[in-house]
This record gives sequence, structure tokens and C-alpha cells, in this order.
Amino acid sequence: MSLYNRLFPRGKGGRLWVLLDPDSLPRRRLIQVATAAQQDGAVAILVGGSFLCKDDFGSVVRALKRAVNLPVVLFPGNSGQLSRYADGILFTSLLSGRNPQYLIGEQVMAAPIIRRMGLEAIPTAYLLIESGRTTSTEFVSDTRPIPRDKPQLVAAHAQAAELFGMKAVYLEAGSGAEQPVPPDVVRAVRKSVSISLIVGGGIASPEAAVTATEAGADVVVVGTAVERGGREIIHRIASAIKGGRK
Ligand code: 1GP
Repeated sequence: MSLYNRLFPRGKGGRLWVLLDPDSLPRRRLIQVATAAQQDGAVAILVGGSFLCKDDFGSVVRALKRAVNLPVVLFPGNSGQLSRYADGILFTSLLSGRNPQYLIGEQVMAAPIIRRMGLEAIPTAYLLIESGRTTSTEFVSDTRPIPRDKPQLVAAHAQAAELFGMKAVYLEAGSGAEQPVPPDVVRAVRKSVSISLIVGGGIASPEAAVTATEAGADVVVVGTAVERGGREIIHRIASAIKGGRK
């Protein structure tokens, strides 16, 4: 089965992916969190970050892959975050921005390497939504997020992604965002496109995850809350959103 079909099984919404930033925790803790995530109901592990300082990305991915049976998927902040040990990659383009480096430049650098590694790439529109303060993604990418009170503008970006043939949209408030993506933005995108919908950034409670899911997210991504809160939060969020929209 393709990675895409494993990540987005038909008719099954309400799925939790856990994002691990290799810089945020010692490797031993990353493995513990990934193992706990698997036991507690997460269905995939994303690995990456907009700003990484350590130089052991590949070996972290390999260690995670050895530790869990879940798909381990690259979510790279740039073309340096690649590893053949992953199951595949969210091949993102920062469509909300107007910086050519993150629209196409990093992707051109990465494409031959991804091909050589044999990684399945899932073409994904990455849309940064304003969330209350400057996030690392905003600063590092030197792009402006889309205003959070403009759902139709966000939806237009998602429609452009679908017309390009992309398979998923990732609505991103930014890691540790003060405010997650507003539900009316998620709803507007859900109504406008039929491609898979991923929502992340600032989701730190079962309630916030349910709000995103009810608004139409197929997948909720949680990183910071898992790093801070440990396994209990994984179990609570995964249970709360299981089964998707009510
Ligand atoms: C960040 O969407 C992810 O790229 C997850 O965000 O760390 O705020 O959960 P958090």
C-alpha cells in the first residue's frame, strides 16, 4: 500500500500525527515519545523543523524507524533534512508565502536526492496562518502568514494547490502558536477542496483537536504539547478525535 493511502485511509478522519523536532529533546527521549505515541493512538510520526542546529538528522530518523512500526514521515524545513530511512516525505511548498526559496528553490535542491533515496513524496501545500505572534516558520522563511480572519483567502490558496495537483493541504499556525488555526478557516478550506487536510500548530488539548476535526481536518498534528506533556496528552487527544467528524 502506498504511504499516501496509509496516511489518509478513505473515510477515516480524526487521526493524530505526532511531530518530533530532533533538536527539542535528547534522542533517548525522542524514542520514548515515539514509542508512547504508537501505543497511545497516534498513527504517524513526522520529523523535521524550521530551524535545526544538530547535525544528526539522518541517524535520528533511522533510530525512530527502528523503534516504531508507525510511518515515519519527513517534514523538512529545508533541503538538508532528508533521510533514506524514512517511509516518505511531505513534499511541501510554502504556498502562503511569496519567497521563491520556499516555494520552489529548496524543492529543486531536494528533488534529485529524494528520487535517489526512493522516498515516496506527498505533494503538500503548506499554508502558514497568522497565530498571534511571530513563529519560527515565519521568521526563517521570511514570509508573511495569511491573516487569520480571511478564510476565503486561505481557501483560494488551497484551491490553487488542488489545481496544481497537490494531494494535501497543511494549515499551519506555527510550532507553539498562541492560537491554533481558527475553525472557520479549516471549514472554508474543507468546503473548497477535496484533497486531504492536515491542521497543526498550537493544538495543546483534546478540545482544540476536536474543534479542528469537527471543522474538517483529516489529521491533527501535535508537537509542542507532546514534548511538554508526555504520553497522557497523546492518549487524550487520540481518543477525543477518533472516528473523525461527528
Ligand atoms: C508545527 O504544526 C506543527 O509545524 C505542530 O505544532 O508544535 O504547536 O504542536 P505544535
